Amino acid sequence: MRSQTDHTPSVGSVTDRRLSCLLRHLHPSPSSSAMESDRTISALPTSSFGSDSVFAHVVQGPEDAILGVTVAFNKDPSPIKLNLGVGAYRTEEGKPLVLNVVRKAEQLLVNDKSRVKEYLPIVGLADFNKLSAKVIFGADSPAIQENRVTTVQCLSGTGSLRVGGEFLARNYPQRTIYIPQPTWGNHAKLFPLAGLSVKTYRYYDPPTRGLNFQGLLEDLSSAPLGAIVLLHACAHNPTGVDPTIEQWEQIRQLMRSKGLLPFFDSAYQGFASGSLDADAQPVRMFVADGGECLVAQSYAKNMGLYGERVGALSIVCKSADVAIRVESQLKLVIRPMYSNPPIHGASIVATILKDRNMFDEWTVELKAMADRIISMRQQLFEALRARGTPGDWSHIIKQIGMFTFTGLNSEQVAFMTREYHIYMTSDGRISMAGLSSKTVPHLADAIHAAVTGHLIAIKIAMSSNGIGLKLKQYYKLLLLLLLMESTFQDPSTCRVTILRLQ
Ligand code: PLA
Repeated sequence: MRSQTDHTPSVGSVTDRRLSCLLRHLHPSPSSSAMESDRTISALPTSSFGSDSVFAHVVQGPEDAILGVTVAFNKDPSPIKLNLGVGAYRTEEGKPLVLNVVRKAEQLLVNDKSRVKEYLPIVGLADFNKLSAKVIFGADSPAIQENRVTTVQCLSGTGSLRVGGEFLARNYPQRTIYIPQPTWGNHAKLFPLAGLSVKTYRYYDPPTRGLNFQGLLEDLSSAPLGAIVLLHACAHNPTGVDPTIEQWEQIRQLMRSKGLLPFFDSAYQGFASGSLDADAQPVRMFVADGGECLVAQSYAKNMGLYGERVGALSIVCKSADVAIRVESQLKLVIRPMYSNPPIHGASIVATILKDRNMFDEWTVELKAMADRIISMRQQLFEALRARGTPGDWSHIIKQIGMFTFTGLNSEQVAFMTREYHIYMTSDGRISMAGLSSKTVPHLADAIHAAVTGHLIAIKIAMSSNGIGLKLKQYYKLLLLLLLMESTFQDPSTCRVTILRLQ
């Protein structure tokens, strides 16, 4: 029997059971409740009481080869640090640039009170798509006039490549894509995730720092019928080496004769020559022959809209009805991926492309950016010549676009970062767009030291050969060389040094 003062509820009703549970938590009995709650925790591994994370096995991933350079740069407190890693345009003052015409377009958008923030259609902003196709294929392109082009707004160049890759994996019988060797590092990562298998074709010739045209033709000739081929529309990244128009024509003929499907990556239209039309010429040659192709466009660089993530994927088809069906399949790729694209960046682009004056203003600002990059090439080349830096540096002025593929090796790059706080990708690529007249001498000093430092170490080691060194001198020299080696950290120099001294 329970007494009147016993407030422990009976276990009959639901309310009673809840109260009894609450009381057990407030006055836990060592025998039962502790064990019970342990069991509850182990049955709920994501609970905050558990000791081990369910992600405890997750290993630390490596930083991205390009964007990781910015991460390292941001951590460096040095006032002289210089980021030449990511391809991002900087002014002569070393500042990021928002184009005047972009500011104007944004102001117009803000002032337009009729604008709302509704979802865009799956394929994006219609005006943006129509006008983007004109930018890359030309305003009077027959393919556009015949409605054979379908264009969908995507998340900048990367998103356009990814959507195009996944569309091909689902709808095209050949699932191998050939990418140039070398190429932008993300190509080899994104296409397999889209469902394509990646192979490479020869592109760059290190001894001449130019195009390995013969190797390119051989590799494309032996590609299987119908294979997809990734082509940089202009300003090849990272090499800065483009085929000539005559070479493009040969590539076109070869690819068409073998039924290879061109997939152009156009991330730098206008940045190579300063002219939108000249930089689009290779793409337009492939469209003019009536054949099919894909083009991924980015407005990150040429309109400075990096973080707005504005780009477009166009697929040129043989007929208008195929283009309609292709678009329906692109929607099936996009909808489960990100549903529909963001509205702001595409509205900026459409506002500029729609208005003749704003369009012209854009081309003037674009040309100024391209010209500044070209002048940086000249200044760096002259600065190295003035220092008498060993080697032929003419590739700096011959290469085109945002990057110079310097030929510096990863040890030299590490040395320049450590000693001069200059950040660049380990393959020796430097973003010319990140350079200014003020920083050219610093970069030239760093390159000179990186190149000549190794030579000095080797020269000392070689000259010590055959000289009858006293033991004390020998140890002094050894110490000096070891110091130099720890500065330059070049294993090949290290081997030469020790061999000669022994
Ligand atoms: N394609 C190529 C050839 C590129 O170089 C880049 C960007 C892209 C596509 C993607 O650009 P987007 O998605 O921003 O439009 N390459 C940069 C940046 C500029 C990066 O690696 O993301 C580079 O430094 O190489």
